[in-house]
Amino acid sequence: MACKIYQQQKRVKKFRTEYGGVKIGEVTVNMMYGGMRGINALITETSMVDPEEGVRFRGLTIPECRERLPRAEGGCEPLPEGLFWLLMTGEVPTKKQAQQLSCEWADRGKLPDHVIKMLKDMPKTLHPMSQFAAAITALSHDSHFAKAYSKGIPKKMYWLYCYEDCMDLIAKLILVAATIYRNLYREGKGCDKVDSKLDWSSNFTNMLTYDDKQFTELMRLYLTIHSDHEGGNVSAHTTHLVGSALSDPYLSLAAGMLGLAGPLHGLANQEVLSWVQKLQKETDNDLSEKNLKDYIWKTLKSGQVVPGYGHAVLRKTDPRYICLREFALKHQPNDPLCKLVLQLYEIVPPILTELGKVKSPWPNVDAHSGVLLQYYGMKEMQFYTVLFAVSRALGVLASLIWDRALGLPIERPKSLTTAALIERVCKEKYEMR
Ligand code: CMX
Repeated sequence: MACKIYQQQKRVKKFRTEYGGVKIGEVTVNMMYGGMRGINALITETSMVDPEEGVRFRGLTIPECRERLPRAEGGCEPLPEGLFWLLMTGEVPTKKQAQQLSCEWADRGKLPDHVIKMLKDMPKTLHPMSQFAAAITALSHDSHFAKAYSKGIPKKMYWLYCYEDCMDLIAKLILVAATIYRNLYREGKGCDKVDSKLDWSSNFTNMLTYDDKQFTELMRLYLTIHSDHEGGNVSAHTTHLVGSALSDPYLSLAAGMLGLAGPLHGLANQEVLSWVQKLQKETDNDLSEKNLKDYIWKTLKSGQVVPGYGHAVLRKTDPRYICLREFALKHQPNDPLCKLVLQLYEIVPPILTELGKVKSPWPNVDAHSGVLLQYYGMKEMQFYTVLFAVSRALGVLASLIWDRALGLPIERPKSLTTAALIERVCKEKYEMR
Protein backbone atom coordinates (compact mmCIF):
# COMPACT_ATOMS: atom_id res chain seq x y z
CA MET A 1 0.00 0.00 0.00
CA ALA A 2 2.81 2.43 0.88
CA CYS A 3 4.31 2.02 -2.57
CA LYS A 4 0.94 2.26 -4.36
CA ILE A 5 -0.02 5.32 -2.36
CA TYR A 6 3.25 7.05 -3.23
CA GLN A 7 2.71 6.38 -6.97
CA GLN A 8 -0.90 7.56 -6.86
CA GLN A 9 0.01 10.71 -4.93
CA LYS A 10 2.57 11.55 -7.63
CA ARG A 11 0.09 10.86 -10.43
CA VAL A 12 -2.64 12.98 -8.87
CA LYS A 13 -0.23 15.84 -8.17
CA LYS A 14 1.00 15.89 -11.77
CA PHE A 15 -2.55 15.61 -13.12
CA ARG A 16 -3.77 18.48 -10.94
CA THR A 17 -0.83 20.67 -11.91
CA GLU A 18 -1.50 20.14 -15.62
CA TYR A 19 -5.31 19.97 -15.70
CA GLY A 20 -6.49 21.42 -12.40
CA GLY A 21 -8.45 24.21 -14.11
CA VAL A 22 -10.41 22.02 -16.56
CA LYS A 23 -14.22 22.10 -16.11
CA ILE A 24 -15.92 18.69 -16.16
CA GLY A 25 -19.57 19.61 -15.75
CA GLU A 26 -22.13 22.20 -14.95
CA VAL A 27 -24.52 22.56 -12.06
CA THR A 28 -28.14 23.41 -12.79
CA VAL A 29 -30.73 24.89 -10.45
CA ASN A 30 -32.61 21.56 -10.55
CA MET A 31 -29.49 19.69 -9.47
CA MET A 32 -29.20 21.95 -6.44
CA TYR A 33 -32.79 21.32 -5.37
CA GLY A 34 -32.75 17.72 -6.57
CA GLY A 35 -30.34 15.95 -4.24
CA MET A 36 -27.28 16.93 -6.31
CA ARG A 37 -28.00 14.16 -8.86
CA GLY A 38 -25.47 13.96 -11.64
CA ILE A 39 -23.02 16.53 -10.26
CA ASN A 40 -19.48 15.20 -10.71
CA ALA A 41 -18.03 16.41 -7.44
CA LEU A 42 -16.31 13.56 -5.61
CA ILE A 43 -13.21 11.43 -6.06
CA THR A 44 -13.71 7.77 -5.15
CA GLU A 45 -11.04 5.34 -6.29
CA THR A 46 -12.64 2.04 -5.33
CA SER A 47 -15.69 1.70 -7.59
CA MET A 48 -17.92 3.41 -10.14
CA VAL A 49 -21.57 2.93 -11.08
CA ASP A 50 -22.71 3.05 -14.68
CA PRO A 51 -26.47 3.77 -15.00
CA GLU A 52 -26.96 0.95 -17.53
CA GLU A 53 -24.37 -1.58 -16.44
CA GLY A 54 -24.23 -1.17 -12.67
CA VAL A 55 -21.24 -1.16 -10.37
CA ARG A 56 -17.66 -1.96 -11.31
CA PHE A 57 -15.26 -2.61 -8.47
CA ARG A 58 -11.90 -1.23 -9.63
CA GLY A 59 -13.06 -1.85 -13.18
CA LEU A 60 -14.47 -5.35 -12.60
CA THR A 61 -18.18 -6.10 -12.98
CA ILE A 62 -19.96 -8.35 -10.47
CA PRO A 63 -19.86 -11.40 -12.80
CA GLU A 64 -16.12 -10.77 -13.32
CA CYS A 65 -15.57 -10.57 -9.56
CA ARG A 66 -17.46 -13.84 -9.09
CA GLU A 67 -15.26 -15.39 -11.72
CA ARG A 68 -11.88 -14.00 -10.71
CA LEU A 69 -11.79 -13.36 -6.96
CA PRO A 70 -10.45 -16.16 -4.72
CA ARG A 71 -12.97 -18.56 -3.19
CA ALA A 72 -13.02 -20.62 -0.04
CA GLU A 73 -12.04 -24.29 -0.26
CA GLY A 74 -14.97 -26.08 -1.91
CA GLY A 75 -16.91 -22.82 -2.33
CA CYS A 76 -18.21 -21.17 -5.50
CA GLU A 77 -18.72 -17.58 -4.33
CA PRO A 78 -16.02 -14.90 -3.97
CA LEU A 79 -14.43 -14.15 -0.62
CA PRO A 80 -15.13 -10.59 0.59
CA GLU A 81 -11.49 -10.57 1.72
CA GLY A 82 -10.52 -10.71 -1.97
CA LEU A 83 -12.89 -7.88 -2.79
CA PHE A 84 -11.40 -5.71 -0.03
CA TRP A 85 -7.92 -6.39 -1.39
CA LEU A 86 -9.15 -5.43 -4.86
CA LEU A 87 -10.77 -2.21 -3.58
CA MET A 88 -7.62 -1.24 -1.71
CA THR A 89 -4.98 -2.09 -4.29
CA GLY A 90 -6.76 -2.32 -7.65
CA GLU A 91 -5.38 -5.85 -8.03
CA VAL A 92 -7.02 -9.25 -7.83
CA PRO A 93 -5.31 -11.07 -4.95
CA THR A 94 -4.08 -14.63 -4.98
CA LYS A 95 -5.86 -17.16 -2.82
CA LYS A 96 -2.98 -16.99 -0.37
CA GLN A 97 -3.22 -13.20 -0.08
CA ALA A 98 -6.96 -13.46 0.61
CA GLN A 99 -6.26 -16.12 3.25
CA GLN A 100 -3.70 -13.84 4.88
CA LEU A 101 -6.43 -11.22 5.22
CA SER A 102 -8.80 -13.80 6.76
CA CYS A 103 -6.08 -14.66 9.25
CA GLU A 104 -5.25 -11.04 10.04
CA TRP A 105 -8.89 -10.10 10.62
CA ALA A 106 -9.32 -13.16 12.84
CA ASP A 107 -6.29 -12.07 14.89
CA ARG A 108 -7.64 -8.56 15.29
CA GLY A 109 -11.16 -9.76 16.14
CA LYS A 110 -11.80 -9.13 19.81
CA LEU A 111 -14.33 -6.81 21.43
CA PRO A 112 -13.46 -4.77 24.52
CA ASP A 113 -15.55 -5.60 27.61
CA HIS A 114 -17.13 -2.13 27.77
CA VAL A 115 -18.68 -2.64 24.32
CA ILE A 116 -19.97 -6.12 25.17
CA LYS A 117 -21.52 -4.74 28.35
CA MET A 118 -22.97 -1.72 26.58
CA LEU A 119 -24.66 -3.96 23.98
CA LYS A 120 -26.00 -6.25 26.67
CA ASP A 121 -27.53 -3.30 28.52
CA MET A 122 -29.29 -1.88 25.48
CA PRO A 123 -33.08 -2.14 25.36
CA LYS A 124 -34.24 -5.04 23.19
CA THR A 125 -36.55 -2.59 21.44
CA LEU A 126 -33.66 -0.43 20.16
CA HIS A 127 -33.20 -1.07 16.44
CA PRO A 128 -30.14 -3.23 15.65
CA MET A 129 -28.73 -0.49 13.40
CA SER A 130 -28.83 2.04 16.26
CA GLN A 131 -27.04 -0.51 18.46
CA PHE A 132 -24.53 -1.19 15.70
CA ALA A 133 -23.62 2.47 15.21
CA ALA A 134 -23.47 3.09 18.97
CA ALA A 135 -21.06 0.16 19.41
CA ILE A 136 -18.83 1.40 16.58
CA THR A 137 -18.74 4.83 18.23
CA ALA A 138 -17.74 3.25 21.54
CA LEU A 139 -14.95 1.29 19.81
CA SER A 140 -13.33 4.63 18.95
CA HIS A 141 -11.96 4.46 22.50
CA ASP A 142 -9.08 2.47 20.97
CA SER A 143 -8.54 4.53 17.83
CA HIS A 144 -4.87 4.61 16.79
CA PHE A 145 -5.63 7.54 14.50
CA ALA A 146 -7.16 9.72 17.24
CA LYS A 147 -4.28 8.98 19.64
CA ALA A 148 -1.59 9.61 17.03
CA TYR A 149 -3.29 12.82 15.87
CA SER A 150 -3.43 14.18 19.38
CA LYS A 151 0.31 13.51 19.70
CA GLY A 152 0.92 15.44 16.48
CA ILE A 153 1.81 13.15 13.57
CA PRO A 154 2.62 14.59 10.12
CA LYS A 155 -0.16 14.60 7.53
CA LYS A 156 1.65 12.11 5.30
CA MET A 157 1.35 9.51 8.09
CA TYR A 158 -2.43 9.85 8.51
CA TRP A 159 -3.27 7.02 6.14
CA LEU A 160 -1.19 4.49 8.09
CA TYR A 161 -3.05 5.06 11.38
CA CYS A 162 -6.32 5.22 9.47
CA TYR A 163 -5.43 1.86 7.90
CA GLU A 164 -4.74 0.29 11.30
CA ASP A 165 -8.09 1.49 12.63
CA CYS A 166 -9.95 0.30 9.53
CA MET A 167 -8.40 -3.18 9.71
CA ASP A 168 -9.31 -3.42 13.41
CA LEU A 169 -12.78 -2.16 12.68
CA ILE A 170 -13.50 -4.67 9.90
CA ALA A 171 -12.26 -7.47 12.15
CA LYS A 172 -14.49 -6.36 15.03
CA LEU A 173 -17.64 -5.57 13.03
CA ILE A 174 -18.69 -9.19 12.67
CA LEU A 175 -18.38 -9.58 16.44
CA VAL A 176 -20.46 -6.47 17.07
CA ALA A 177 -23.12 -7.65 14.61
CA ALA A 178 -23.17 -11.20 15.98
CA THR A 179 -23.36 -9.97 19.58
CA ILE A 180 -26.37 -7.80 18.72
CA TYR A 181 -28.01 -10.72 16.90
CA ARG A 182 -27.51 -13.17 19.75
CA ASN A 183 -28.60 -10.67 22.40
CA LEU A 184 -31.80 -9.90 20.54
CA TYR A 185 -32.75 -13.23 19.01
CA ARG A 186 -30.81 -16.02 20.76
CA GLU A 187 -31.15 -14.99 24.41
CA GLY A 188 -27.46 -14.10 24.45
CA LYS A 189 -26.45 -17.71 23.72
CA GLY A 190 -23.57 -18.59 21.38
CA CYS A 191 -19.97 -17.46 21.41
CA ASP A 192 -17.49 -15.14 19.78
CA LYS A 193 -14.80 -17.68 18.99
CA VAL A 194 -12.87 -16.49 15.95
CA ASP A 195 -10.88 -19.18 14.16
CA SER A 196 -7.93 -17.85 12.15
CA LYS A 197 -8.10 -20.89 9.86
CA LEU A 198 -11.58 -19.90 8.71
CA ASP A 199 -12.55 -17.11 6.36
CA TRP A 200 -14.30 -13.96 7.60
CA SER A 201 -17.78 -15.07 6.46
CA SER A 202 -17.44 -18.54 8.05
CA ASN A 203 -16.48 -16.98 11.35
CA PHE A 204 -19.39 -14.60 11.01
CA THR A 205 -22.05 -17.24 10.29
CA ASN A 206 -20.66 -19.40 13.11
CA MET A 207 -20.98 -16.50 15.52
CA LEU A 208 -24.50 -15.86 14.26
CA THR A 209 -25.16 -19.49 15.34
CA TYR A 210 -25.78 -20.81 11.80
CA ASP A 211 -24.38 -24.14 10.73
CA ASP A 212 -25.18 -24.39 7.04
CA LYS A 213 -22.47 -24.28 4.36
CA GLN A 214 -24.87 -22.86 1.80
CA PHE A 215 -25.80 -19.99 4.13
CA THR A 216 -22.09 -19.24 4.53
CA GLU A 217 -21.76 -19.23 0.73
CA LEU A 218 -24.66 -16.77 0.54
CA MET A 219 -22.94 -14.63 3.16
CA ARG A 220 -19.71 -14.54 1.12
CA LEU A 221 -21.64 -13.35 -1.90
CA TYR A 222 -23.79 -10.95 0.15
CA LEU A 223 -20.80 -9.37 1.89
CA THR A 224 -19.00 -9.00 -1.44
CA ILE A 225 -21.73 -7.37 -3.51
CA HIS A 226 -23.06 -4.89 -0.92
CA SER A 227 -19.59 -3.51 -0.16
CA ASP A 228 -19.25 -0.51 -2.43
CA HIS A 229 -21.35 1.59 -4.82
CA GLU A 230 -19.10 4.55 -5.68
CA GLY A 231 -18.88 7.61 -3.45
CA GLY A 232 -22.11 9.58 -3.71
CA ASN A 233 -24.56 7.23 -1.94
CA VAL A 234 -25.52 8.29 1.58
CA SER A 235 -23.42 5.78 3.53
CA ALA A 236 -20.27 6.29 1.44
CA HIS A 237 -20.62 10.04 1.20
CA THR A 238 -21.30 10.44 4.92
CA THR A 239 -18.31 8.34 5.94
CA HIS A 240 -16.14 10.35 3.57
CA LEU A 241 -17.55 13.70 4.73
CA VAL A 242 -17.17 13.01 8.44
CA GLY A 243 -13.70 11.57 7.84
CA SER A 244 -12.72 14.78 6.06
CA ALA A 245 -12.98 16.59 9.40
CA LEU A 246 -10.36 14.05 10.61
CA SER A 247 -12.90 12.43 12.89
CA ASP A 248 -11.36 8.99 13.44
CA PRO A 249 -12.46 6.03 11.25
CA TYR A 250 -14.79 4.69 13.97
CA LEU A 251 -16.71 7.96 14.17
CA SER A 252 -16.73 8.32 10.40
CA LEU A 253 -18.06 4.79 9.87
CA ALA A 254 -20.69 5.16 12.63
CA ALA A 255 -22.00 8.26 10.86
CA GLY A 256 -22.09 6.48 7.51
CA MET A 257 -23.93 3.52 9.02
CA LEU A 258 -26.57 5.82 10.50
CA GLY A 259 -27.18 7.03 6.94
CA LEU A 260 -27.45 3.43 5.76
CA ALA A 261 -30.17 2.95 8.38
CA GLY A 262 -32.60 5.15 6.41
CA PRO A 263 -35.54 3.46 4.61
CA LEU A 264 -34.63 4.99 1.24
CA HIS A 265 -31.14 3.48 1.54
CA GLY A 266 -30.03 0.31 3.37
CA LEU A 267 -33.12 -0.15 5.51
CA ALA A 268 -35.01 -0.90 2.29
CA ASN A 269 -34.04 -4.59 2.64
CA GLN A 270 -36.05 -4.74 5.88
CA GLU A 271 -38.86 -2.70 4.33
CA VAL A 272 -39.13 -5.09 1.38
CA LEU A 273 -39.68 -8.06 3.65
CA SER A 274 -42.31 -6.41 5.80
CA TRP A 275 -44.04 -5.12 2.63
CA VAL A 276 -44.02 -8.62 1.12
CA GLN A 277 -45.32 -10.20 4.32
CA LYS A 278 -48.11 -7.65 4.53
CA LEU A 279 -48.95 -8.46 0.92
CA GLN A 280 -49.24 -12.15 1.75
CA LYS A 281 -51.45 -11.38 4.72
CA GLU A 282 -53.71 -8.89 2.98
CA THR A 283 -54.28 -11.17 -0.01
CA ASP A 284 -54.65 -14.23 2.19
CA ASN A 285 -51.82 -15.69 0.09
CA ASP A 286 -53.90 -15.52 -3.06
CA LEU A 287 -51.11 -14.10 -5.19
CA SER A 288 -53.03 -13.61 -8.40
CA GLU A 289 -51.86 -10.91 -10.78
CA LYS A 290 -54.90 -8.81 -9.93
CA ASN A 291 -54.29 -9.01 -6.18
CA LEU A 292 -50.63 -8.07 -6.61
CA LYS A 293 -51.49 -5.12 -8.83
CA ASP A 294 -54.15 -3.92 -6.37
CA TYR A 295 -51.70 -4.14 -3.49
CA ILE A 296 -48.98 -2.22 -5.35
CA TRP A 297 -51.41 0.52 -6.36
CA LYS A 298 -52.70 0.69 -2.80
CA THR A 299 -49.12 1.24 -1.59
CA LEU A 300 -48.53 4.01 -4.13
CA LYS A 301 -51.88 5.72 -3.58
CA SER A 302 -51.24 5.86 0.15
CA GLY A 303 -48.11 7.92 -0.64
CA GLN A 304 -45.57 5.20 0.09
CA VAL A 305 -42.77 3.98 -2.16
CA VAL A 306 -42.50 0.38 -3.37
CA PRO A 307 -39.41 -0.70 -1.42
CA GLY A 308 -36.63 -2.39 -3.36
CA TYR A 309 -37.49 -0.62 -6.60
CA GLY A 310 -35.95 2.48 -8.14
CA HIS A 311 -32.51 3.98 -7.87
CA ALA A 312 -30.85 7.37 -7.90
CA VAL A 313 -28.24 6.36 -10.49
CA LEU A 314 -29.09 2.96 -12.01
CA ARG A 315 -31.45 2.89 -14.98
CA LYS A 316 -31.57 -0.89 -15.46
CA THR A 317 -32.10 -3.86 -13.14
CA ASP A 318 -29.37 -3.78 -10.51
CA PRO A 319 -26.73 -6.46 -11.31
CA ARG A 320 -26.56 -7.14 -7.57
CA TYR A 321 -30.24 -8.12 -7.76
CA ILE A 322 -29.49 -10.31 -10.77
CA CYS A 323 -26.73 -12.21 -9.04
CA LEU A 324 -28.88 -12.82 -5.96
CA ARG A 325 -31.63 -14.07 -8.26
CA GLU A 326 -29.14 -16.46 -9.88
CA PHE A 327 -28.17 -17.71 -6.44
CA ALA A 328 -31.85 -18.26 -5.59
CA LEU A 329 -32.59 -20.05 -8.85
CA LYS A 330 -29.60 -22.33 -8.27
CA HIS A 331 -30.19 -23.17 -4.62
CA GLN A 332 -33.90 -22.66 -3.92
CA PRO A 333 -35.85 -22.66 -7.20
CA ASN A 334 -39.06 -23.77 -5.48
CA ASP A 335 -39.06 -21.39 -2.55
CA PRO A 336 -42.47 -19.63 -2.57
CA LEU A 337 -41.02 -16.29 -1.41
CA CYS A 338 -38.39 -16.31 -4.17
CA LYS A 339 -41.13 -17.10 -6.66
CA LEU A 340 -43.10 -14.14 -5.37
CA VAL A 341 -40.06 -11.88 -5.81
CA LEU A 342 -39.86 -13.07 -9.44
CA GLN A 343 -43.57 -12.42 -9.91
CA LEU A 344 -43.16 -8.89 -8.56
CA TYR A 345 -40.30 -8.33 -11.00
CA GLU A 346 -42.86 -8.79 -13.81
CA ILE A 347 -45.57 -6.65 -12.25
CA VAL A 348 -43.94 -3.71 -10.41
CA PRO A 349 -41.90 -2.05 -13.23
CA PRO A 350 -44.87 -1.45 -15.59
CA ILE A 351 -46.85 0.08 -12.71
CA LEU A 352 -44.01 2.37 -11.66
CA THR A 353 -43.58 3.35 -15.31
CA GLU A 354 -47.30 4.14 -15.51
CA LEU A 355 -46.90 6.39 -12.47
CA GLY A 356 -44.94 8.64 -14.80
CA LYS A 357 -42.38 10.17 -12.46
CA VAL A 358 -40.14 7.27 -11.42
CA LYS A 359 -36.84 7.47 -13.30
CA SER A 360 -35.96 3.82 -12.80
CA PRO A 361 -38.79 1.30 -12.33
CA TRP A 362 -36.35 -1.61 -11.93
CA PRO A 363 -35.47 -3.57 -8.79
CA ASN A 364 -32.37 -2.76 -6.74
CA VAL A 365 -30.38 -5.16 -4.56
CA ASP A 366 -32.76 -4.79 -1.60
CA ALA A 367 -35.66 -6.32 -3.54
CA HIS A 368 -34.06 -9.76 -3.31
CA SER A 369 -31.66 -10.02 -0.41
CA GLY A 370 -34.18 -10.50 2.42
CA VAL A 371 -36.03 -13.49 0.96
CA LEU A 372 -32.74 -15.37 0.62
CA LEU A 373 -31.98 -14.80 4.29
CA GLN A 374 -35.47 -15.98 5.20
CA TYR A 375 -34.89 -19.22 3.32
CA TYR A 376 -31.91 -20.08 5.53
CA GLY A 377 -33.87 -19.35 8.69
CA MET A 378 -32.80 -15.78 9.38
CA LYS A 379 -36.31 -14.47 9.84
CA GLU A 380 -35.42 -11.40 11.89
CA MET A 381 -35.79 -8.75 9.22
CA GLN A 382 -34.80 -5.87 11.51
CA PHE A 383 -31.31 -7.34 11.41
CA TYR A 384 -30.94 -7.31 7.62
CA THR A 385 -29.52 -3.80 7.37
CA VAL A 386 -26.78 -4.77 9.82
CA LEU A 387 -25.59 -7.38 7.30
CA PHE A 388 -25.62 -4.70 4.60
CA ALA A 389 -23.67 -2.47 7.00
CA VAL A 390 -20.95 -5.05 7.71
CA SER A 391 -20.42 -5.37 3.99
CA ARG A 392 -20.63 -1.64 3.21
CA ALA A 393 -17.85 -1.04 5.74
CA LEU A 394 -15.40 -2.76 3.37
CA GLY A 395 -15.98 -0.22 0.64
CA VAL A 396 -16.30 2.96 2.64
CA LEU A 397 -13.29 2.16 4.82
CA ALA A 398 -11.11 1.32 1.80
CA SER A 399 -12.11 4.72 0.43
CA LEU A 400 -11.42 6.42 3.76
CA ILE A 401 -7.85 5.09 3.73
CA TRP A 402 -7.41 6.45 0.22
CA ASP A 403 -8.91 9.80 1.28
CA ARG A 404 -6.20 10.18 3.89
CA ALA A 405 -3.52 8.82 1.55
CA LEU A 406 -4.38 11.47 -1.03
CA GLY A 407 -4.53 14.15 1.65
CA LEU A 408 -8.07 15.20 0.69
CA PRO A 409 -9.11 18.32 2.61
CA ILE A 410 -12.08 18.98 4.85
CA GLU A 411 -15.18 18.96 2.65
CA ARG A 412 -17.06 22.19 2.50
CA PRO A 413 -19.19 22.88 -0.60
CA LYS A 414 -20.86 26.25 -0.98
CA SER A 415 -24.58 26.59 -0.37
CA LEU A 416 -26.84 29.45 -1.44
CA THR A 417 -30.16 30.75 -0.24
CA THR A 418 -33.05 30.64 -2.73
CA ALA A 419 -32.96 34.45 -2.81
CA ALA A 420 -29.25 34.50 -3.68
CA LEU A 421 -29.76 31.83 -6.32
CA ILE A 422 -32.60 33.76 -7.95
CA GLU A 423 -30.50 36.88 -7.98
CA ARG A 424 -27.64 35.01 -9.59
CA VAL A 425 -29.62 33.25 -12.35
CA CYS A 426 -32.20 35.89 -13.29
CA LYS A 427 -31.16 39.27 -14.47
CA GLU A 428 -34.58 40.78 -13.89
CA LYS A 429 -36.19 40.65 -10.48
CA TYR A 430 -38.10 37.38 -10.09
CA GLU A 431 -41.04 37.03 -7.81
CA MET A 432 -41.80 33.66 -6.23
CA ARG A 433 -45.49 33.01 -6.70
N1 CMX B 1 -41.95 3.65 -5.48
C1 CMX B 1 -42.71 4.77 -5.58
N2 CMX B 1 -42.24 5.97 -5.98
C2 CMX B 1 -40.95 6.02 -6.33
C3 CMX B 1 -40.09 4.89 -6.29
C4 CMX B 1 -40.65 3.68 -5.82
N3 CMX B 1 -39.92 2.57 -5.71
N4 CMX B 1 -38.86 5.28 -6.71
C5 CMX B 1 -38.93 6.58 -6.99
N5 CMX B 1 -40.19 7.03 -6.78
C6 CMX B 1 -40.68 8.41 -6.86
C7 CMX B 1 -39.87 9.31 -5.94
O1 CMX B 1 -40.34 9.20 -4.60
C8 CMX B 1 -40.07 10.64 -6.57
O2 CMX B 1 -41.36 11.11 -6.22
P1 CMX B 1 -41.64 12.66 -5.86
O3 CMX B 1 -41.17 13.43 -7.07
O4 CMX B 1 -43.09 12.72 -5.62
O5 CMX B 1 -40.79 12.96 -4.66
C9 CMX B 1 -40.09 10.32 -8.07
O6 CMX B 1 -40.44 8.92 -8.16
C10 CMX B 1 -38.76 10.53 -8.75
O7 CMX B 1 -37.77 9.83 -8.05
P2 CMX B 1 -36.48 9.25 -8.79
O8 CMX B 1 -35.74 10.41 -9.35
O9 CMX B 1 -36.88 8.16 -9.73
O10 CMX B 1 -35.70 8.55 -7.60
P3 CMX B 1 -34.73 9.23 -6.52
O11 CMX B 1 -33.37 9.30 -7.11
O12 CMX B 1 -35.31 10.48 -5.98
O13 CMX B 1 -34.78 8.15 -5.34
C11 CMX B 1 -34.74 6.01 -4.40
C12 CMX B 1 -34.12 6.93 -5.44
C13 CMX B 1 -33.93 4.71 -4.34
C14 CMX B 1 -34.66 6.69 -3.04
C15 CMX B 1 -36.20 5.71 -4.78
O14 CMX B 1 -36.25 5.02 -6.00
C16 CMX B 1 -36.96 4.94 -3.72
O15 CMX B 1 -37.49 5.55 -2.79
N6 CMX B 1 -37.02 3.56 -3.84
C17 CMX B 1 -37.62 2.74 -2.82
C18 CMX B 1 -36.69 2.59 -1.62
C19 CMX B 1 -35.50 1.72 -1.97
O16 CMX B 1 -35.63 0.64 -2.52
N7 CMX B 1 -34.30 2.17 -1.58
C20 CMX B 1 -33.07 1.38 -1.74
C21 CMX B 1 -32.13 1.91 -2.80
C22 CMX B 1 -30.87 1.12 -2.89
C23 CMX B 1 -30.03 1.30 -1.66
O17 CMX B 1 -29.54 2.41 -1.42
O18 CMX B 1 -29.85 0.35 -0.91
